[in-house]
Amino acid sequence: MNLLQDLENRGLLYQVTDREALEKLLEEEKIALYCGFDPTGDSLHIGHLVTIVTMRRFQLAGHTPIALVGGGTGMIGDPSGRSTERNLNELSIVQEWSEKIKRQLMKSLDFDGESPAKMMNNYDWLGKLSMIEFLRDVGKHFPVNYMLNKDSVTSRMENGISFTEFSYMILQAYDFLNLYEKAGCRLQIGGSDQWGNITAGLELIRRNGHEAPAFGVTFPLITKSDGTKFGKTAGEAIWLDPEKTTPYEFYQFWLNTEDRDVIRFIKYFTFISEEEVAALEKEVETAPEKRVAQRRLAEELTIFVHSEEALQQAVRITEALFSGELSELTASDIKQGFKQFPTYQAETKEEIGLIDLLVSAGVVSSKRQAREDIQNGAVYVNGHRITDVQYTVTAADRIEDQFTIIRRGKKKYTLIKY
Ligand code: 629
Repeated sequence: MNLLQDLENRGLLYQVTDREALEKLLEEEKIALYCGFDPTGDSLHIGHLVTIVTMRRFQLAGHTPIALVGGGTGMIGDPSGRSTERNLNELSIVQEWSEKIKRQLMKSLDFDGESPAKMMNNYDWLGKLSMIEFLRDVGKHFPVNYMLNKDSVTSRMENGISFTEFSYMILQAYDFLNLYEKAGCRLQIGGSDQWGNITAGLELIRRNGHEAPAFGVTFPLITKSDGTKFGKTAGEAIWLDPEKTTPYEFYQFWLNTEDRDVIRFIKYFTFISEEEVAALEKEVETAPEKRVAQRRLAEELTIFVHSEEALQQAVRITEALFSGELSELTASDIKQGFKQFPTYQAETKEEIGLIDLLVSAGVVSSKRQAREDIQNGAVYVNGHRITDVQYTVTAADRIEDQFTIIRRGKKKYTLIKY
């Protein structure tokens, strides 16, 4: 299947420069293509996933992806898609974030094998570029009027834009020219917000007299049917760093995809075959309550971003929380799975009566309530129902000497930490 056709079928083709010629090029040659990631934080998030997955699709088709970390551009700040000026970060911070982002990108592409991916950092050339050189050799190709007409600039005329951010597009354009000349890079891909920067690069390549054309492809902004912003839960971004969003939370995020979005997301983010996607689509129509498609999406992505082991752990935690059967959980499972539940830090490891513990951990509001709940069979310690009001919580109730899980009623968990 033709790659661009495939992207179009997935609903991922937003804009292309000269589609026909690019289709021909991709059929006749194995090319190098790139996408840039600015270190504006210490981790990538799922807003970056489409680009990463698409780079992988190109790689699987035999092309060479170049993942570019914007150690240089990250010092400046892309105004694209932003209504206000960014804060500048220290070089040491940007470098620390660059390293982290590089490590995340390394996990999703294949850096050995058939058409190994390449990793670059534009600080390596932008950091050395002198002001005189920049203004003479690069800036001269950009009429101010051309720059003023870019969306990233017009949309900022009200709020204002510094010369620093105004110049950003030239840096990204220079990257494209540099990669074109030094690495034979013929294509830049990115989200729709990157169109202006990508076409600025094409302009610069043309103005430098290069015959073989370069191309740009952008993806649409990913939307959800309910109109809320994709990629966040309760205002929090879904990060690719497992320390920031645990694989369990990541898995849950995808598992909670709405029925009307799930097939679209499977097409955007996974490598599942067309036949299987069709079968999953049927499942959503005929047996939505089984959430087969959601599970499949969550599995694929948890493996792609994290690992097979991380997926197993996420599934184990999910099943334990669903069934209430907690005996198989490890301390590491508990750390991941109970992040969203109330936690009570116990002051000592001394034995304590269950009633007292329920009160001090805030599970119940009074001893009387605690007694009633226990007698009614509503209280569980590590998944086991306790009906004895005299029950004492001891070392034997501590999982790996670190946690005790209290459950009251069906789903109300409280984590006791020692
Ligand atoms: C130097 C820097 C280049 C080429 C690109 C860049 C980064 C680019 C940018 N991209 C976004 C980012 O870094 O800001 N100027 O977070 C982000 N990108 C992935 C997609 C995007 C885009 O990494 O292109 O559209 C998100 O989906 O916002 O030579």
